[in-house]
Amino acid sequence: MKATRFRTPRRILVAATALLTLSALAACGSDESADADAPRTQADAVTVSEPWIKAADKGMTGGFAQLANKGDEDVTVVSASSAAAQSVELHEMAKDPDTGAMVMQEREDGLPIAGGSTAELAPGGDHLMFIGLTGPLAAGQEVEVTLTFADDSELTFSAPARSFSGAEEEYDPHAGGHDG
Ligand SMILES: [Cu+2]
Repeated sequence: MKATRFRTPRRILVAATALLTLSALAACGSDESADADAPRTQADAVTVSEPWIKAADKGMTGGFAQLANKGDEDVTVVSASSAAAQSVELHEMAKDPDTGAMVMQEREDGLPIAGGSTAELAPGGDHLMFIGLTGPLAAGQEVEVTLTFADDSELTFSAPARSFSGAEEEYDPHAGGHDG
């Protein structure tokens, strides 16, 4: 019985440490009732479907996908990258106050996706802008794209390049220019 008395404090200490560890993990989620299936990072909460990139020889092109946030918490895509381009920006379409024309611009606060909702990246709307293609992007070619979320978590997916010639916004402001 004496031995038990000596051990008891240690057991309590171990239990307390375990509790602290659990609390630290739970802090990643929104509340203490988060169950074990709850996503632990913003990237874990998001599922990518129907990804594709507009095939292009050079310059800039657009990337599209459905980004479904399966979690309860809002997430935000803050940046994107790909080996296929020197940079990848998050773009939106907005009305030019001077001309009334729809023009694309960078989303300065990233791309938010509310809990339980899906962000649709599509021609004419929000899209990933691949700037400075590192090589020709032929139809059928697979391109890896990485999205980074507000909590620094990352989600990488593969998107096929497709020919696309819809009457959509012009992606290259220098189209028809100087490179013949
Ligand atoms: Cu764009």
